[in-house]
Amino acid sequence: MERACAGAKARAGTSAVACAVACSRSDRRTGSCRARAGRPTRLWEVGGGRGESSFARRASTESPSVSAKGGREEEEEEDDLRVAFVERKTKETSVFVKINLDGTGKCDCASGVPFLDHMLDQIASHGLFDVEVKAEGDIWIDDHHTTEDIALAFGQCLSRALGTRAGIQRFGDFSAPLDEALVHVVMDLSGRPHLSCDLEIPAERIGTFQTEMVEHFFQSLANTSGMTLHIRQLAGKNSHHIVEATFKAFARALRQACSPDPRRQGAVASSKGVLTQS
Ligand SMILES: [Mn+2]
Repeated sequence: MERACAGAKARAGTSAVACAVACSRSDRRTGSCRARAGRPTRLWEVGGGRGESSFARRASTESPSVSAKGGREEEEEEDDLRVAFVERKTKETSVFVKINLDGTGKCDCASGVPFLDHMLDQIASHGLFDVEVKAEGDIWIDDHHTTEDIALAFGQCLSRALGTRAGIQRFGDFSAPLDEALVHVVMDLSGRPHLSCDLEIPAERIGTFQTEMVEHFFQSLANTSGMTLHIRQLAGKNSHHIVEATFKAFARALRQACSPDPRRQGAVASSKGVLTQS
């Protein structure tokens, strides 16, 4: 059984392994595997290779009118899922991230940084992604390396789960309130890493979490995912509220950007024809 994982080095001195899986029943022999949202994934049983996402084809059959009737490719569609995982090890951290873009909002996160777990839960539950994060980092120093490396792995994982990015909405825009806080997030899954972040977080720390790491988290994620990301705080006084509103808005914007655009019929949403980084 083929197990073709693409190595990647997000940072000098780093070894990272990332796999995305995208297949239909017809190409399961290649070792890639998908399972439909809500069904148990067989990712680990069969491994996977860097998938040319079958989402393009799936997107073309996913318009409500077709899927409601049980489309002609229903059998193959059953096995389609945008899932990827990344393992990343350095002398500072050991990180595992797995994302199912078509999940149900399940979060299984143990980063060693409690507030970050709370924020990853926001991404999962409001993005309706299944997110698994396991990390062992040098948190006896501080939360910096662990937070950064999770973000780098998350971004890489996201990019792999998206495959060619064909058939998706590409853009996402959401403003989330949390009591007095209001944060606006706009993104473009363009393949072009960029972050503009305008947050004024009064507290230096929330729990053990250094609030300056919010921007660093999103910068790292934008770099490895190939995402243009703008974050604007429109209101807010309470640090916890501001950061949580940011992650909620990010989650909803990402959910929107990753979601299928049936009118694209599986085409890449770019006049250039390409949205990936390489
Ligand atoms: Mn850093």
